[in-house]
Amino acid sequence: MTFDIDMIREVYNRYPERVAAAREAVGKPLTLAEKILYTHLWEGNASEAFGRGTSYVDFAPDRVAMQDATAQMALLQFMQAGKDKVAVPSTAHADHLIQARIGADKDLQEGINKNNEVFNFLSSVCNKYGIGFWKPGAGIIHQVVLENYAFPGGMMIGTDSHTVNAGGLGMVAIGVGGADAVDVMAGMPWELKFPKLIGVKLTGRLNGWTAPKDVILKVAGILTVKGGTGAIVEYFGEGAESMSATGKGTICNMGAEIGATTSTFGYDDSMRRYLAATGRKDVVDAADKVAEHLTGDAEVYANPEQYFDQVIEINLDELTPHLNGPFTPDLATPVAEMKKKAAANDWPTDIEWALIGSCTNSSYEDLTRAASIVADAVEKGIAPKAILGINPGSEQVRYTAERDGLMDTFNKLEGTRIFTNACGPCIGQWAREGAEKQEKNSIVHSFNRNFAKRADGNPNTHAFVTSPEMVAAIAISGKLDFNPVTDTLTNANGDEVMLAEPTGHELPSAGFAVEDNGYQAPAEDGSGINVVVASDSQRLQLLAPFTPWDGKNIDGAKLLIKALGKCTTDHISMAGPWLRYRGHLDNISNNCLIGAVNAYTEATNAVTNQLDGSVDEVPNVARAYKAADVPTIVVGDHNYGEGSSREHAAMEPRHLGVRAVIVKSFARIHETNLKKQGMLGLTFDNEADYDLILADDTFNFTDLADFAPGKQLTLEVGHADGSVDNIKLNHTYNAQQIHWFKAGSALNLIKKQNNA
Ligand code: MIC
Ligand code: SF4
Repeated sequence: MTFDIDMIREVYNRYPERVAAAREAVGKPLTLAEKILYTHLWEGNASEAFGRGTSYVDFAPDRVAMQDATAQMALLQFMQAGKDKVAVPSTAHADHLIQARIGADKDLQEGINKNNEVFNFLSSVCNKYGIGFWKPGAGIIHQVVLENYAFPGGMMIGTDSHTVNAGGLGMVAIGVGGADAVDVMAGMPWELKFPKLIGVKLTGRLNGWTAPKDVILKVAGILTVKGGTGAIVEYFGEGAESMSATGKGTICNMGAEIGATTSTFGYDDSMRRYLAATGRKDVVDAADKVAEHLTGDAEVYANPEQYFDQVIEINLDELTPHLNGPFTPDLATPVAEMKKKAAANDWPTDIEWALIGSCTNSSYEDLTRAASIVADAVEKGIAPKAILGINPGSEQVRYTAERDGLMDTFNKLEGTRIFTNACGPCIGQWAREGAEKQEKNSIVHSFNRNFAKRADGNPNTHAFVTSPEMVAAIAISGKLDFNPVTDTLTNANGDEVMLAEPTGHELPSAGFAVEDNGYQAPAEDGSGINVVVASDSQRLQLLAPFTPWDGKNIDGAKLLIKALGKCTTDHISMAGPWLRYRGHLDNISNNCLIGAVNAYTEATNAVTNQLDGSVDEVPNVARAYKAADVPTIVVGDHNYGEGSSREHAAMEPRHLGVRAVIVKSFARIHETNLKKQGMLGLTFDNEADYDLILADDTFNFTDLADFAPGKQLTLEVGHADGSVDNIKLNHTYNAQQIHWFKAGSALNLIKKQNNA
């Protein structure tokens, strides 16, 4: 039975009337993104057209998803909101905390032993508040959502940036911080700046070695890591329809890597097939009744330039396989050019590890296509040069793949390791032998992110992102610059052979199967359930409210760190071993900004404490300022806070006494997270002012009392030589968000309203 089918039917029942109202308000044909947004307005039927990239709009998402590493903080906040039950269907998924080391069974057991306290906490909070809980081993949040919850034309939010994966089934699914999830679970509107719209027209058909992954690797190369900021990317055209739903999911998934709010595809037969195969024929029947509303209008797709803010066209017939990296997901290189580029940049070309998995690429189809390469190599007598590691996306995928012999095929390749159905190496949960030696090396994987240190903690690991079939081919060849289209390999008999093109199955011909999917349904009545957090726990800590604004200007602030260049949420609040403390704000604050590069020295985790001139780790210096009651600010470059939705990247500095984060530009989720936690997230009016900021400056805000929407703030920058610069700072706070700042956090405001 489909989860929450009544809710889905209700959404579809509303569709005709709401789309008609939207059509009237907007006054022209509608894109799919607009249809979904306008049918999910908090106010009901649309009464006005919203300004793309300008209007703040209240939405009513249909559901919420959380994963273990962010759910802890989200639910610790929800527990304070004073509600008995979540207002919309919500789920939590235990997937981030399990380390890949030996192989699935042992790793899973070890993961459960090590994280018992946290899993028990999540299980009991979910049980109490009516939230579905997917136990460790059940799978990666976004695959489980695609298999069970996503539905065409729906809207959801999730406390993970790759929530956008559900666009593969035609949703508008958006990654948010935990505080946003609390709004929706508490039955309040969820606010988002109405996105801009980017149209991607796909012509032709994928062929040969080219995979859906290459579409997004190509788009990332075109748009870069910030080119999608504030926009929904809508894919359409014959090429879109020719791809599987999970392939579409891959494309939408990595939309997070270009900063896009989300990505989506119109309802089509691939979605019908996938829904039916995953036991949701009832969703197909309901969706078919409103099918015309679950895709963009024909006029839009015929003349996209008139309706989208930007249009990109990609001819799949001509698209070739890509590898993106190292260190950033938008550095796109066609496989055919890798030999030249790797040599020119001195990227190591020997590969020891090749990894398939992550929420991006761990579907049944992905596994079959990779397995076809492995089967071919085994048949041709080619011994693998690298180790292949695989994390299936869900227990359903794993069980079915095992039944269909795919795991046997992988295991025929010497050294292959099948890890747990979990994030694993993708989030640094990988006990890679020898990583501590920090040797320069390359790895390839089918994940989405490849920031420095992400997978194995080694800053010298050059990680390249590619399709599962290319990962398999590179594992076999052991070479980053192997081009399966032109290059031969030597087999055991000394013959030069070529790998055959990948083939696969979109869906299992015998249907999906699973014995225990790992789902725990919540109690009907959770009122008697007690959630316990031990006061001496190292993993969990009940939250104390942040202090409200005292109504005064911030005076005499010091610079905690001026970050140079790329500063992602991995730099601000590293994952890997630190995932351990995701439910304990004080403990996790010890990783605050330890990966950010100090602009004055180019060192990481070493800044000067202006109170005594000593140089120390960032969190220690922050704690010293806090103890001395000296407020601090953080300064950053472009796209600050790129990457994850983790609100820890906002809560930690807040907890350590940082009052303002001033940067050239922000990534969307991080900017909202700062606002929600009562921080000032500001941008330089004149980017060059970044250069004015010196390590020993003193900062005074002079007009905070006038903090108002659309009005600049002034920062007085006092230099040690006595000179002063007054600089202008921009912000995007609306009236409501300014209330969050004044209340100390959005949660403080919710609590106040609930107690009123
Ligand atoms: C990631 O891929 O970086 C994560 C871990 O899934 C994050 C969430 C987190 O930090 O917990 C994300 O993408 O939002
Ligand atoms: Fe997990 Fe990696 Fe996906 Fe994040 S990107 S949800 S860590 S698999």
